Amino acid sequence: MNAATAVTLSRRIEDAEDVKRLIIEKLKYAVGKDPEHSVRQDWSAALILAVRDQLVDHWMASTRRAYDQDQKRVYYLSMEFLIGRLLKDTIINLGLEAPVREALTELGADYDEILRSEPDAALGNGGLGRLAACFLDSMSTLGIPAHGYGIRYENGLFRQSIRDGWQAEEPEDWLVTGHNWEFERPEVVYNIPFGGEVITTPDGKPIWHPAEVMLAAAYDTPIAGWRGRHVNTLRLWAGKPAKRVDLDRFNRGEYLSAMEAAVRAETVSRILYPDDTTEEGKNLRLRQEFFFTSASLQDLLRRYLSSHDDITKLPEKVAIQLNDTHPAIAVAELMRLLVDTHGLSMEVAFQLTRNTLSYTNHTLMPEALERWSLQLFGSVLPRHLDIIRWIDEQHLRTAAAAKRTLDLERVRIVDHTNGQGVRMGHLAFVGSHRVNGVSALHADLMKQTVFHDLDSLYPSRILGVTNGVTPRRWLHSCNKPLSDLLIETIGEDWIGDLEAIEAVAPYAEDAAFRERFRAAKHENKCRLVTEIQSRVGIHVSPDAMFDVQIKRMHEYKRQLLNIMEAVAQYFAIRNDPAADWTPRVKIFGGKAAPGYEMAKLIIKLINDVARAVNSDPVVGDRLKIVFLPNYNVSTAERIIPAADLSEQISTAGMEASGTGNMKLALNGALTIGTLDGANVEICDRVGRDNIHIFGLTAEDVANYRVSGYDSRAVIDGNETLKTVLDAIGSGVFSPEDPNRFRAIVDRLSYDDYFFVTADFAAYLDEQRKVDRAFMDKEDWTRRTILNTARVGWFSADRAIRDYAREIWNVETPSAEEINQGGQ
Ligand code: GP0
Repeated sequence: MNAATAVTLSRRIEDAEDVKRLIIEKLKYAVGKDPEHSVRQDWSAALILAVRDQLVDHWMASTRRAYDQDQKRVYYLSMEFLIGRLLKDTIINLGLEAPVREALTELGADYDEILRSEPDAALGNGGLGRLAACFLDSMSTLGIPAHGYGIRYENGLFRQSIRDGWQAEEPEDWLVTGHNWEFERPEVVYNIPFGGEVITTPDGKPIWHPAEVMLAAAYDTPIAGWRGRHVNTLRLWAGKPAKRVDLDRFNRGEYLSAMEAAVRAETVSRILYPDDTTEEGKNLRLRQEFFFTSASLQDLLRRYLSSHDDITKLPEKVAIQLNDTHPAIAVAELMRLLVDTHGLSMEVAFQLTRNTLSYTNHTLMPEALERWSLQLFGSVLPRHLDIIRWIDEQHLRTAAAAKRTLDLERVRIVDHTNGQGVRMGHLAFVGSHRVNGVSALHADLMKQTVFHDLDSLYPSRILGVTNGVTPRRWLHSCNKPLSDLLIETIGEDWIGDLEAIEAVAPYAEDAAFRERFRAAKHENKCRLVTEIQSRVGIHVSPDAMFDVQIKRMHEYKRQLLNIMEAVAQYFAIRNDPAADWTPRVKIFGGKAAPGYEMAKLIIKLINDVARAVNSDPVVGDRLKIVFLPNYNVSTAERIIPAADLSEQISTAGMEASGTGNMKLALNGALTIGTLDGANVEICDRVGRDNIHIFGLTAEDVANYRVSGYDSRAVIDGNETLKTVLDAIGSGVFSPEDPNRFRAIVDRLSYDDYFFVTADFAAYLDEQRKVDRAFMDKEDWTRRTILNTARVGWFSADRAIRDYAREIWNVETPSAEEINQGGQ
């Protein structure tokens, strides 16, 4: 024991000398390379392994503490974890940046280059996956014993390139260079059954005879929080066959079919579905969902039972959060494990299940609410279908007993009407003790719309927990110029307690401080100018306003509205080049789901308009349009610190929360936005004078949906709008294919579901106000400082405290304790 501890201590980093020694050691004995012949990838691997070592003691101590103190554990089940790169964040969380930098310089390696060579782990699509990653950071920071559970996709989100203005997709193979953070756990494997049938024994006991059984194998990545004291685990599951090769077949010379079962099993963790908010109806998707959910539940039950013998106390020691409906099968799977494996009655199992599970909803869009046909569901998970029917019966009894006029068909989990299917949102709702929306508005709308009936049956089950972002990655690490300035001015408490950033508010009135705040922004903008030049060959001026819209490409997010405004502005500049224009660079970044034709066409439109505008000598620096390809976490870390204006312009009522809106405001960008999602709460906090709100409200939109909306009349009544649409529709930006964008114009003219035309005039008005505001440098800076100062509440730490208190019933330390370094 003592000897072991001594070895451990010698690995601890105190100074650059230690770092050097450890890196060289890793390079030689783990990577197997002589420093003289090491390439960048080797240095990167060695550095990651050396830093990873620093986590291990804290990691083990965290685990030991959870066991010794019998703490309640939180399990965050998510189909997506968009963690991005981990090296810089981890180094910063551990406070090792200075010695690491120094050591690498002395070794002749470039620290920043090494950071950039780490693959960006894109195991998620967008906001939902990134939220899960921010929550991991916060749960570690707050010392909550937690596990993230997900899938170890071989290929994460596709890599986007732009060819001739169109999106092209290539597979992303982040694992090819090896994921040096992870620990493979060959001993942690679970059987995952699929298909077959349920046969009832003579004494009435249902027995599932699956047609096939595969394995789930665990891979662990340690996740450190701020100051690295507490380290949690992200456990990702990979699909493995029960038997690698069928030797009989192999010996008969049937080499390919001998591998068939192996390929089938591995397929389950092969790729991340690139769909964002739309349901992917494939059998494979259902299998993915069950695969990781079942493995996670088996794993957490094993952990619970290793130190408890009364399974009926499960909810006292375990909280399971379902990130959207993707893991909603957990309701039936936990019941199955409790009943079939642990011998509980259905009634008791259901109580325990409900008291353990809770569910986060991320969208109200009907097409995104998962639904499986009974046929498919029954063929993949026959036992679960029986359990769900049982739950549905109980639920119907509750509904019938409630003396309300309810359409019972509508509240059922198993839909017997159109097409017959299992409604996963309903299942998650009925099987959870708490159901949360991700902003105040979103939670309200849940009660008014999709979950209206369920809310009346189970009042006070729905609550709002507004999303948050981690200030470590999204300010301290990605924006060094601003972070340094903040630390110098108000100290560093805000890093572990973002609400402390409010202390900088009075400095908005201090001209010298404003000058420095602007200088920090300028430095970030210069860095982005270089990147834009080198990646897309467009020269932009750092003095122009950087107007940023970065997020998935989706009609409801209305990148179209933004590019239409650019077209209007382009024509206006051409008409009167000598007028006093506020120079702007419009920066877009985002991926479209490969099957989403309209979103892909909008990318092409942005690029076609960009081509015309950027090459027009009359326009010059007054307007530039940039589409940065392959938007991901790492690009976001470079764009966000450089932004002046944040575009949050979704159709009101459709963006559940938004999280980019929080990151941008925190980094001193002003928002132009609709009263949607968390924009509403951002507005409340930064103040109406420090944000640019425009357009229809969610209520207006709802009213139009009932009364009907005539976009033709609006277009006919607005000369600018008409000119813009005529130009786009007649091929002004696509002379080689004049009808290319006809479909866009037709959609807006006859079926403007996202109210682009309705908000066009208000949006343009507000943009001109933004132009004028930007020209007043001092006042603009004053307002951006107030944004940074007043969005501290949107920390993921605050969100996790809310979950801990309102949903999980878990204690968290106070902000003072976090900053004083106690546990
Ligand atoms: C919601 F339904 N979101 C979905 C989905 O499939 N993927 C996804 O990323 C997003 C919302 O659109 C959001 O408004 C929200 O904040 C985020 O989930 C996390 O709650 C985008 O930021």
